Formats: sequence, structure tokens, C-alpha cells
Amino acid sequence: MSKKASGKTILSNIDIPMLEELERKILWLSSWTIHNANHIRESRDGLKVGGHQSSCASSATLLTALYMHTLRPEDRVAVKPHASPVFHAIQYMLGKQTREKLEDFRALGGAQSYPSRTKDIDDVDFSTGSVGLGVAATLFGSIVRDYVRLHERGDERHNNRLVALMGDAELDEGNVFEALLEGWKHDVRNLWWVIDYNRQSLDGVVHDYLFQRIADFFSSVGWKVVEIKYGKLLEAAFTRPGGDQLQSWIDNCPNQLYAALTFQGGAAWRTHLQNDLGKVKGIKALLDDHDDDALQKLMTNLGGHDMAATLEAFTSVGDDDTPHCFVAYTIKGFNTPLAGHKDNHSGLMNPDQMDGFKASHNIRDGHEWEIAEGLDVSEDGLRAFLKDAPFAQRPVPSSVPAVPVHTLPAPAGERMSSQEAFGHILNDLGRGDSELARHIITTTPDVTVTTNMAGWVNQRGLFRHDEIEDTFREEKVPSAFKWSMSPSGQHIELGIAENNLFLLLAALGLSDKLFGARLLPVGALYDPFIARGLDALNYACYQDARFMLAGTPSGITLAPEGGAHQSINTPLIGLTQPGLTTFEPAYADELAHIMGWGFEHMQADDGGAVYMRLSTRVIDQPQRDFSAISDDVIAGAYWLREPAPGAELAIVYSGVIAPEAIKAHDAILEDIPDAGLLAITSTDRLYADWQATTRAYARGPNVAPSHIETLLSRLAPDAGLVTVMDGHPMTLGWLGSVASHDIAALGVENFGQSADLQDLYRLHGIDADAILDGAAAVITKGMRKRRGYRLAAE
Ligand SMILES: Cc1ncc(C[n+]2csc(CCOP(=O)(O)OP(=O)(O)O)c2C)c(N)n1
Ligand SMILES: [Mg+2]
Repeated sequence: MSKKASGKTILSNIDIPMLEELERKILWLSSWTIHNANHIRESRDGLKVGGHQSSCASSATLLTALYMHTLRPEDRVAVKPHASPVFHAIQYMLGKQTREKLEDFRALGGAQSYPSRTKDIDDVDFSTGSVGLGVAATLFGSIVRDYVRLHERGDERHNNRLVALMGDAELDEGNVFEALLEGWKHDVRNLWWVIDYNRQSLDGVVHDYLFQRIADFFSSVGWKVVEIKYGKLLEAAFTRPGGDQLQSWIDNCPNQLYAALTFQGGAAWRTHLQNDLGKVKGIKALLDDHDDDALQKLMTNLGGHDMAATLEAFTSVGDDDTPHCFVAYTIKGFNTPLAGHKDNHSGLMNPDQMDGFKASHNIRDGHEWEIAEGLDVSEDGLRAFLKDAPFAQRPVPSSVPAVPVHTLPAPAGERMSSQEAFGHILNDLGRGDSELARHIITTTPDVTVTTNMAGWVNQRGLFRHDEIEDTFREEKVPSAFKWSMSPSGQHIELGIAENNLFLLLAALGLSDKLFGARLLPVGALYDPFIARGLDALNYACYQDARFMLAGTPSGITLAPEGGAHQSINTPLIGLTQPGLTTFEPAYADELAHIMGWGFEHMQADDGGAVYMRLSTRVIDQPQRDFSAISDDVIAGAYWLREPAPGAELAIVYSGVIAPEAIKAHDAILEDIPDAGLLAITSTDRLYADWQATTRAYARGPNVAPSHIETLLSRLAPDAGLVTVMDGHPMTLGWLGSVASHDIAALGVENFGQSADLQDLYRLHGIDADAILDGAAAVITKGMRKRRGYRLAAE
């Protein structure tokens, strides 16, 4: 049930006038920061810089109340993207943001357009920008915090509150509801979502009575909903004669009309109130008591702009750890000339409007950035207040020591799939008691068994606040999988929602920074469904979250299961996604080594997340001295079969297609005995290295060749390459540019057909015959070229 904030909450020891002054200051600074960037700072490109003065104004009271009063130092917050200037202004007031960065808002090195963990200096907890994701990230953050607490790790941050200040239109993003349901399953606690309920999105005004739907949604998943609807002026007016009718007039006023009247101001309110309520006893007196300015102030006195009403709602929660949703009624553009206009989302005050706004804030020219300028409080008093604000006590984060990573032995077996190998490696880790294993936490969106993670889960159990035994086990129903849950479990089972997987991985992968406890998260999902959670994956990487991801099964190799489960472009996603290093190993020994490297990379200062594209196809495993190639596997490629120096052909493959490449190579040796067979374990690493080397040449000739240049230098300058993989051929297509070799790039360019492996590989042109055709093509092309060169020379 929704409840209204109790008016009885004691606010007597809160310095509300000081907070109101701060709110004015923060509104001023955020508006000025945007104005400065758009109208004062020199523009070199003539482009609009932008910024959202109306979105900022809408949230100024709420964010001031949170940061200057309610938040505790250890709380973690996501701020709606378009309130970034408000956030930076608050941090500036708290001494954590510089004037230079505000002056450079949206410029290189300046305060970021949307709060950014990695690019801003002022203690951003969660980056935001893609609406809906930051909100849900706090929910998954609260699960991670509980995990850390129940595993007795981390520091005082275990008991903190996770808070999102969100726009109301963020509720249109489905990922928010996916998260809410998952949160209910995991019994989320100490989580606040404060909705800046200005009833406007980007294009216009949102539906009427949305509040009721919001209240229903949240209540049904166990949240308390607190409405912050009216400010103290309106509440007082409601107690006057005619007040009831005034209240129901406002309650029933369509959002569009309320917004339009807000924009028009006092005279417009008067006309409408006279028309609609003129006959109601007491209304005339109320209107007579208020001039146009006072009437505008009264009618726009919503709870989310009333410091006392807002704080009453926040403080009314006390120690209750039930998740809370605050629906704070606000006005987009409040207290600016843009207020209420439906087109104000990207609107900026023009210089004349800014002059008026500046005068109303008593700001003198040249004093725009001074923290006490124009306020009714002394600078000393202000500084003392800011110094004592609970949030100002937030300590500088210290780094958490790395978990030692031991060698991960390759699972033994003559035939195995890379997915099985993944399962064995985790299972072996789960059986032992290493530091590494204790810090691993796994998660999947309902594909634990089918991605071979069940062995690990059997060892380590599922995580849950309370103990739940495996009923099948208790009832003695045979099953290979133990499904018992407890606070010490090390696997978080999610429902089928890939967005949630990536948001959880994001939160888990920031655990050292958010909660002072290092975790090594490993997630798995069916490779094609990366696309379903792609924005959340991008979001996780953007925040520099550290996790390991297995996309399995992948490609068309899952064959009869095929159809809509086939993935084509995931290698390109992996290749092009910043913050994510992608591998596509074929063999178990490669995978074990990559995972070991991955756990280190996830902890390195300049590291990142790791993605491994795996398969369920069982293939012959090489029995070999792995140490000879271990470095090359991480560098991204090695000669599975060395070419003779000056060879005129190499077959280049990546991943599960290895047997076809080997078969084709065997066949080619009859005609071209010096041909090589190159195994690519990470196109991503190879490409990054090649690009870096190419850039280095710009600084002079003394550059060590990149790994791929070294490998391909074994071939003749006019050799041909046939590349092949179960993925888009573009992934390896660039290899022809490394040393100007002719190339036939084979791969999968279409999807959706179920069939067995032989038919599919033939259909898509990636079987051994297709590789041989590719070889014939490049060799013929090479011969023609050589002849052409000769002709040209003659
Ligand atoms: C995923 C995504 N889609 C679209 C946008 C473009 N966009 C920016 S703000 C916005 C509407 C925001 O409305 P609301 O959340 O209510 O914020 P406020 O009214 O407080 O500005 C949209 C559609 C975006 N930032 N992210
Ligand atoms: Mg809005």
C-alpha cells in the first residue's frame, strides 16, 4: 500500500533554511554551468553543447536533500543522467569538484554530460546515461552488498543504502521492471528509488494517473511507496475554507493543463481557479490573498520542491530496510523561465532569461562561481554546514588487494567441447579451497545447467538470504544437481532476463570499489542472447566493471538446436566493445589458460572484463606441450602447424571450426606442402596490438612488430590467407591488411536454419571443402596478380 509521509516526523534538528539556501545555490550553479558551456565558452565547432536545465531544476530539491542531509557516507547512488550538472554542483559545494571542470562541462577533461564513474573526478558511484540502467544497477548493487555482508567480507559499506534518483520516464524502460521482479525474488533491502515525478519525458507530458500504476507495481513486489505530493504552502492552503475543493481540483487537474498553467504563471492559475471554483466558499478569499507571483508559488508548491516535505518523507523511513519508492511530485524547469513547458527537455535559457534568473539569485557579474554569492547565509556558516554534512565524511576509497590466481590445470580428456571444459575448470575450482575459488561468484539467467555450471553450483551452492534445502534431495528424487540455497552460496541464479545478468555482473564487478570487497564474477548465457542485454553489457564495460563472461553455445555450431539460437555477430561485438577482451578458444588447454589470465586481468589496474565465446561441439583435444604456446594463446594466435618459411598459403581459423581447418590443411599439404595453419584464440587482442603498433610507426621506425605481423612474416609477401570461423567473416577479414595478403574470408552471414552440422557448415560455406575452395581462390588470385605484375614490368 502506498503511504503518505507522516507530517509528524521531527524535523526540528534539521537546518531547513540552510538546506533551502543550498538548494537555491545548486539550482543556480547547475543552470550557470550549462549556460556557460553553451553561451559563454568559446565554441570552435559551432555545435550546440547542450545540457538539461529543466531536468536539473526538477531534481535540485531532491538531490540537495539527499546529498546535504540524508545520505550517509557509505551509501551508493545513481543519479538520473540529465541531472549531471546538479550532481557536479553538489560535489563542487562539498569541495570534490573543481571550478575548472564545471567551466569545462561537456568539454574534454571537464565534468561529464552524464555522471561517469571513470571520467569524472567527483566520486560517481554508478554511471548513468542510458535511461533505466542506472536505476536497476542500484537494485543489483543491493544484492551484491548483501552478498558481501553475508559472506563477511568488505568494510563498513556492507550495510549501506543503495539509492537511485530517477526520472519518471525511466519507468518506461522494461529493464526496470525486469529488475524489480528479480529484486523481489532476492528479497532486496536498503534500497531507495526516488522518482523525480515531473510528469514529463523528452517529448511531452506523461499519462495522467501514472502514479497509481507505479504504486501498484511497487507494492506488488513488496516495496513501500511514499508519496511526496504537496509542499507545506499547499498543505496549509488545504486547511483553509475551500481547501478540500482546491486539493481535489489539483488532484484531478490533467498533467498537460497543470504543466501549461505552470508555464503561464499566476494570472493563468487565477482565471482557471475562478472559472472552476469561483463559487466555492473560501476560494475567492484565497485568491485575493495571493498576488500573481504568490499564487504561482502556491500552486507549484509540490512536495519534491519543498525541502521540509521532502525531508519529512526521507526521515520517516528510519531504520526500516524495506525497499522504498518515493514518488516526489516535481515540475520540470521549476523556478526557471522554462518551468512546465512541454518542450523544455532540451531547452536552454537564452541570455536575456539568464540575466533575469541571475538577478533573481542576487548573483553579481564576475561572482558566478562563488559558493556563498547571493545567499542569505554567511560564508563561514555555509562552510561549517557543508563540512559537517554526513556525505562530506565519505572517505577516499582505498584499493582492495588482488586475489592470488593459481594455474588452472587443463581438464583431461581426448574429446571435449569448450563449454564442457569451462564446466570442468569451474568444477575443479569449486572442489578445492583456494583463495581464488572463495572469491568467485557465478551467475546465469536460468541457464546454469545448460552452460555446464551445475558442477560448480553443486560444490558451492546457491546464494540466498535464508537457508532453503533442495526438496528433490530431501524427497530422495534422484538428480545430478544439488539446488540448495544459503547465505554462503556462491552462485546467484537469475530468471531469464539477460539485461539483469549484465546489470548484476556490473554490480558484482564493481564490488571492490562500491563495497570494499573484491569478487571475481563469472557469468554465462547463450551467446546469441548477448544481443538481448547488449546495452547493459555496454553499460557494465563503460563503468569498468570486471567480470568474466561465457557466451555458450555460440554460432551455428549448436546445429539442430539452431534457428533463432544461432549467433553471428557476437565476435564483432566482442572485438569492438571497449573494456571487454574477447577470446574464442577451440581447446580445453587454451581455455584453462585464458581463464587464469582472465582472473588476473579482471584485477589489474589497466585490466577489464573478459568474454569467451564457447561451444557445445565435442572435438578432439590435442595432447601437447602447452607451455610452448601459452604466451601466444594470450597474445591471440599461434601456429598450430608451422608454415615453411616463405609459404604461399595459410589457413587461419578461430574457435570450434578447428577440425574443418585441420581437415582442409591436411588435404592442401598434398599440393602445397609448406602451407601453415594458424589458430586464432583472440582476434580482439591481435587487432588491438596491431593497431597500437601501427600508431607507433607514426612516431618513428623503431617499432617492434605486432604479434600478428611476426606470425604472418613467415609467409611469402604474396601468399594467400583463407580465414574461417563460426561467426561473421569480417571478424578475421582484416588479417589480409596486416601484410597485404590476398584473403578469402569465410564465415557465417545468415542465420535461422536448423540442420545437422555437416549440412550447416556446407550451407554457410565453412566446411573443409569451402576452405579448399577459398585456398584455390586466393592462390589463383595470387598467380594472376604475379602475372599482372610481370606484364606491367615488361
Ligand atoms: C535508453 C535511452 N533512450 C533514450 C534516451 C534519450 N532520453 C534522454 S532523457 C529522456 C526522457 C527522460 O525523461 P525523464 O526520465 O522523465 O527525465 P526528466 O523528465 O527528469 O528529464 C530520453 C527519452 C536515453 N538517454 N536513454
Ligand atoms: Mg520526467
